[in-house]
Amino acid sequence: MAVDILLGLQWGDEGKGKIVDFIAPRYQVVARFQGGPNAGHTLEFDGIKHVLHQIPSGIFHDSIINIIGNGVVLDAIIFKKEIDGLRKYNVNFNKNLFISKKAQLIIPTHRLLDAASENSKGEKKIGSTLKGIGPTYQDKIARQGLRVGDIIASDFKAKYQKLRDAHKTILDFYKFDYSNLEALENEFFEAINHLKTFNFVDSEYFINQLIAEKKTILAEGAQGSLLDIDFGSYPFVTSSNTMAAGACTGLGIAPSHVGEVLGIFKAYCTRVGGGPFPTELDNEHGETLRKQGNEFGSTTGRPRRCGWIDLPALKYAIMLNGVTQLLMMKVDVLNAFDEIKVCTHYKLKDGSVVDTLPFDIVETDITPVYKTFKGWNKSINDYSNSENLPLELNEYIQYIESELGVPVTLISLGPDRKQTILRN
Ligand code: 2SA
Ligand code: MG
Repeated sequence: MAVDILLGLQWGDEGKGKIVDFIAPRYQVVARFQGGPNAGHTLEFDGIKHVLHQIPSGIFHDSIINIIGNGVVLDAIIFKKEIDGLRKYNVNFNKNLFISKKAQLIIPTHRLLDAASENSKGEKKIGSTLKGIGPTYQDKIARQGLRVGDIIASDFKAKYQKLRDAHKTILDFYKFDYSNLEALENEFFEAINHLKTFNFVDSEYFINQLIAEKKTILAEGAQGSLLDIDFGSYPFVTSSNTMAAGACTGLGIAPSHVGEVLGIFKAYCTRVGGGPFPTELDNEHGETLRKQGNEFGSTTGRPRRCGWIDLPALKYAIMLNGVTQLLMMKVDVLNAFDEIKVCTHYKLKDGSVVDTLPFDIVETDITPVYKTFKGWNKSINDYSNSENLPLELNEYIQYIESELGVPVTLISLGPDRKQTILRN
């Protein structure tokens, strides 16, 4: 099958950037299908650390074609900065990067609207990354968005002004100050001119041609399944379909072309932004996870909320995505613990014990039911094969694997490409 999909199974930040980079040599094409500059995919190799936001994680491999798909919302200003940051790696963008004409454009007022909307929410903030993601997808669905392919049309400016003026009336309603808009617009149009120098494609034809040529393709998800607009912890979600089905609509590929679905998750759990998080640890254990795991947002720098692994939530994500292989990340972060807990079920207020997610996960009172494991309590960062891993770690992995019913084919013991072990 031509297209494999890599997805985060939790609330994002599972380590997708590292894995795409690690498995990229198996693929000839890497494509992003949703999200935009809200993503932060961190890659580390040869002592270098690099964070990608909109550009696919195959960009560091000279032989890989990278596609920004139609399902993506693209910020031209951030794109320019990303490109500038990549100059030192001598990437041949002309040969290796293609952008869908149908990707939606984030314009400056989308960002302002994102901030205005968040400001109006008081205590109930989504914790948006303030990159304008929600408002841009809103305009897409409202059939009034601007697309990358529009920027070369002679009436682009007029179309832009029409949308901007519509946004201004909403900003006025919110009483939101937009006195900096002119400066933002100057930067925007400069970035649009820069964007014009890249390859635009009818990406649905482009990718299907690559499928016909039997190229191996990896669809690179952003955020995580529990942030999916339909199935995540609504309304504390992002505005796109982050799950496997999103790869089909976000790239224009038929479901019959999908092969492996690689589900990536951390050996514990994190969340950034607002919303429910049943296994959150608001204590020194949570603090240890944050410190050991360096759990700070790679786009916004915000401290991430940390907690134990949540099997009901993972089972849900696996069901929705049809995951065929599991990749367990940041296992080394648990080195410091004498005891490690796994949430196996949720206990609800009425006394029932379930392993499914309640409809209103925001309002429902959930008490996690835990199974406790003995920690391995030593550094495992330099282990290089699965044979000599500590017994306690093997037990932990095997338990999770058997509960989830999908094999764990890879574990990651640190940020570097080298700190990765294949299983089976
Ligand atoms: P948005 O900006 O509209 O998509 O925000 C809506 C919710 O989705 C969450 N979200 C994320 N959660 C984890 N990681 C994300 N990417 C960055 C990273 C985040 C960062 O890789 O670290 O740097 O803070 C991401 N993007 C969106 C967000 O927190 C809201 O809860
Ligand atoms: Mg991230």
